[in-house]
Amino acid sequence: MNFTEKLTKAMQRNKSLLCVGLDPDPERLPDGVNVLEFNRKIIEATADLVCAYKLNFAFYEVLDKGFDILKQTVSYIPDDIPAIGDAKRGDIGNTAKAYAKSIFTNFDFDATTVNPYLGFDSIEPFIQYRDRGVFILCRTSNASAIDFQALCAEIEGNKRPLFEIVAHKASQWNTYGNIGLVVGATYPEELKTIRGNHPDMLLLIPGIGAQGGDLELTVRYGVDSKGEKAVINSSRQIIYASPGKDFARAARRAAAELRDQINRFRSQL
Ligand code: OMP
Repeated sequence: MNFTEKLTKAMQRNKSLLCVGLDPDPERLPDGVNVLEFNRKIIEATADLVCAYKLNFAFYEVLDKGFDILKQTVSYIPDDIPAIGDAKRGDIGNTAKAYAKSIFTNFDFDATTVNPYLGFDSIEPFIQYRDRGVFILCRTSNASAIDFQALCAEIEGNKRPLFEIVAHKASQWNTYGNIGLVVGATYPEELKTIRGNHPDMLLLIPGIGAQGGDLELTVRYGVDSKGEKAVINSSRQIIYASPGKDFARAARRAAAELRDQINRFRSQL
């Protein structure tokens, strides 16, 4: 089963577009709980409520033996739920090849995030893993995203903002059907434009919860015509729902509430 099939099955089985971000910060963990125990309990408490988990490499690279912890955490995720390695890679061809091999064979992630700044040869080694997913950063959720992503450039005789050109190129590169786009929930108008231009593209949408993205607009503009093809990520809002010993139960409550809210908005479309 390839990444898209595994994701779609998990979405349908758990009736969920919610992706929980496992971005553990040791300073925010309950007393006496280490990162591995924290991740394991969050996964056990939410596995029937999500379509995917996303693990941002930064929160593991910063730890002593962080890559072992990352690997171990991936092994806790049930086989029928995809794990997205949020590594935001982007480098010259042979380095990109090593990054892709590492993420997909060493860590065994089902999908990853990549930065398109270096162009096609930096992304190609990732898309060669046809059964894995590759999410290309398109319109990120941060305030400074406009520094480059909103600049206008000319493509095929038309002037378009760079993020639209990234989306256009990504759809041209998508010969194996394993490319998606990362679009922040904090820019609903841009999300609407991207979904309008690419009705069938899979979108990974972070930025709700702690970053304040509007959930209703995220769902309305993010999903495809069937109310699918959007992976809506929330990290801090879920994993730090309680600072105490009841963190896993609180994470479950927060995840269930968010999943149901997303589904309510889907049913209104
Ligand atoms: P919370 O703000 O805690 O929900 O976390 C958001 C997660 O999504 C973090 O892992 C971010 O690095 C990631 N992210 C964004 O917040 N904005 C983006 O534009 C892209 C990503 C990402 O690629 O996942």
